[in-house]
Amino acid sequence: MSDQTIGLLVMAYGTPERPDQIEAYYTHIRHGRKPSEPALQNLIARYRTIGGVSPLAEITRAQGERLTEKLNRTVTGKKFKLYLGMKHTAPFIEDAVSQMAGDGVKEAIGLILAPHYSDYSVRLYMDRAQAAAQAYDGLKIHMIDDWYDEPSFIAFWARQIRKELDKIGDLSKTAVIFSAHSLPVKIIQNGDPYPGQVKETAQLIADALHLKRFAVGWQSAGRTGEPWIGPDVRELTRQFYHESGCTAFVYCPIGFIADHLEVLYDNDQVCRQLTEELGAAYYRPAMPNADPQFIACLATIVARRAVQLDREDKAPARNQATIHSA
Ligand code: FEC
Repeated sequence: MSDQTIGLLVMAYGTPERPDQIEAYYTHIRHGRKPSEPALQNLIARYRTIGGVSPLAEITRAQGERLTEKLNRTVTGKKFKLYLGMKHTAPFIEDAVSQMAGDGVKEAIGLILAPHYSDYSVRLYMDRAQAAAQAYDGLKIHMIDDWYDEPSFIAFWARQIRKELDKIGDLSKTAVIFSAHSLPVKIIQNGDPYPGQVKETAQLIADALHLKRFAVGWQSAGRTGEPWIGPDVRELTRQFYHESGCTAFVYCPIGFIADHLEVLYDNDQVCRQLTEELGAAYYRPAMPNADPQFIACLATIVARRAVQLDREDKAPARNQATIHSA
């Protein structure tokens, strides 16, 4: 019995792999507009603080590879072939799609390494992949829109946070701050599901841990003239400190799944510094990265989509995906 090959298009934000690539990266994020010299120097300085470049590229590769291995161990009837496509650096999403087409892949599952859907972020990944696929006759990409409430994702974060809470012991003066990347306020006015999905992830984790004092905040807002979603995590920290006398803070950047600039700088530098100024303690659970339990969670999500596709296609039984635990 020969397995049917299916493309696994794993899409992620991307990061410069060397300091001399930071300007091009920043320009890409700004839709082709070069940043001002002070803004560029500010970004280079932030990368320098976390070691010159971000570990994100390596982590994304590890996540993609381990996910593919896990799928190929646990799903029978299909052979997954990995294609990594980045939003802002090479290999770009379009490069990955063109590679798939060149390899003769006819069907693929698209997974974005960000749990919450927004028209302003995740949709852009999807649109670029689908636009690229249109150039190739017969290449179909089936997208996974979001996975913010996946039970094993919730369980993963609950476990990670529990480890931090256990270090603190007495939780009477502890606040847990969940966060995701802020976005311009105008997206909420347009009914974007992103803020609601982030809040739901936080609530599900809080319920699993029976948390008493927690809040959802936003981080890493852009320095543009327009308003971004708040409250910012720093504002929440001050509020918990002044209004509830909190002296321990657990920051949980649930909108991200890897150690990268926004976590290693915006949380581990900026939030930590604030807690130190307040005389409070800083905690931040380890990120999902390529943790086997997180990879298993992603595998469940992809495998479920593969099984769904078979049902939609009513494919012949010999090619149907079956999930085994391993
Ligand atoms: O290199 C690294 O380690 C950091 C990678 C990185 C990730 C990331 C994730 C998200 N962003 C989101 C939204 C925006 C919006 C803007 C924006 C700007 C930046 C800049 C850098 C950057 N982002 Fe990012 N983001 C990462 C890095 N981001 C660098 C440049 C500005 C600065 O920091 O000074 C504003 C520009 C625009 O309008 O497009 C908006 C969202 C996510 C989480 C979802 C995802 O991963 O796609 C949302 C990782």
